[in-house]
Amino acid sequence: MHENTINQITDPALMSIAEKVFAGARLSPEDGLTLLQSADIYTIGRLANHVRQNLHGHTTYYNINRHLNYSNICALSCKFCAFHRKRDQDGAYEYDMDRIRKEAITALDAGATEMHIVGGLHPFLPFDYYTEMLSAIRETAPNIHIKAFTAVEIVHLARISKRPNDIEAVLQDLKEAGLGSLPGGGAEVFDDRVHDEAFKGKIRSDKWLDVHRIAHKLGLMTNATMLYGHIESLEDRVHHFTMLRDAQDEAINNNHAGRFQTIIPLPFIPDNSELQHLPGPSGLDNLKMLAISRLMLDNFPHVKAFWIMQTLPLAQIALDYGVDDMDGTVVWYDITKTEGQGTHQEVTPTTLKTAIIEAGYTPVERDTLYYPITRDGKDWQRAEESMLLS
Ligand code: V47
Repeated sequence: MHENTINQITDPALMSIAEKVFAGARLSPEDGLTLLQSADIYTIGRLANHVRQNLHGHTTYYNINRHLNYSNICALSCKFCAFHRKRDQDGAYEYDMDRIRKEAITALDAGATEMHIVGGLHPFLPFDYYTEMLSAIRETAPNIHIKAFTAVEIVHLARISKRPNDIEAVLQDLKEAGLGSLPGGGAEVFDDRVHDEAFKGKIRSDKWLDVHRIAHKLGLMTNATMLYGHIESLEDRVHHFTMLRDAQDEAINNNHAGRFQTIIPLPFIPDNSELQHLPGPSGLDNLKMLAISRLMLDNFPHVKAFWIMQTLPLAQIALDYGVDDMDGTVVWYDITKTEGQGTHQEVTPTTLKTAIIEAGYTPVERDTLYYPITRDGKDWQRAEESMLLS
């Protein structure tokens, strides 16, 4: 297989990278740039697939989840974002605790294992709103894992709870109220030029990484994203990979119970944003970014194709390009919608499973921490626990 791949390389610049991948050696930032500049998508895919097969064989993970965007009211107005509203603007909303409880009941009735919760940086809600939201979900649906709040929201919560320099205490409070892990959002691109142009006011890379470092120290698993295909350069993308890889090395070397689990490359969706004159990345860009994420982030266990942004057909193909996770059923999603699409963006578990099987892979339902699930309708448990009981 290695020989086949090497013989079919059309871009000679990829030769030494292929040798490193087959030897299990770490790729350098220069290798990352070479991969991003190469048009040899088949070789990049085969190399990423080699790593994916070593780690996960034919397994492809998915989950039954609910995304919950509790409010779109945001103090910031990032250019790439079509979600944010000011409080008095048309379409602005915030959920009260009754609505949050209702969402938890609906998630429970659907057999969901995870609620993924993010929102705008609301200028007026108090810190208690967030702890009450977590407690309300935990009381209503004790088994559901709560993956909530991007690092940007955590910094905002530290400010509104008047502890801007004590992220650790804030995360502890949230953990006690029910927080199970942090999603990967808000990382955008780790570069100050891009930051100041497209998302000024948001935290910079050092702060984003700090929040994740502290979460890892407290034993919380986290994810990471990269929002690409807008005004960033290929060098910026490489820098982003390197910073994430270094931060994961740090968590591993310090033996922290928390780590990064998954990288989720997010293709920029221009519709309705201030950057809608930009074309956004192509399908080939998306496949390349997923594959290169697999190759560069050798210490991240999982690569996710978020089908909402990648589309389900491309996510299927991406399984041959390094991806081992499809996210889940989602149901409601308000952050990105292409023209004509509403917030109801759902696939059924059967559709997800069928898509995975059709692509030649074995679907495995997982919980948020990647434990396989056994299920009887809406009742579920970790497979290892069901083995202990039998
Ligand atoms: O933080 C905002 C991004 C993120 C746009 O952790 C946009 O498992 C594309 O982080 N085009 C939220 N992206 C989504 C996210 C995520 C999704 C799925 C799984 C996980 C996980 C995390 O979406 C935001 C921002 O980076 N975003 N606007 C846009 N126009």
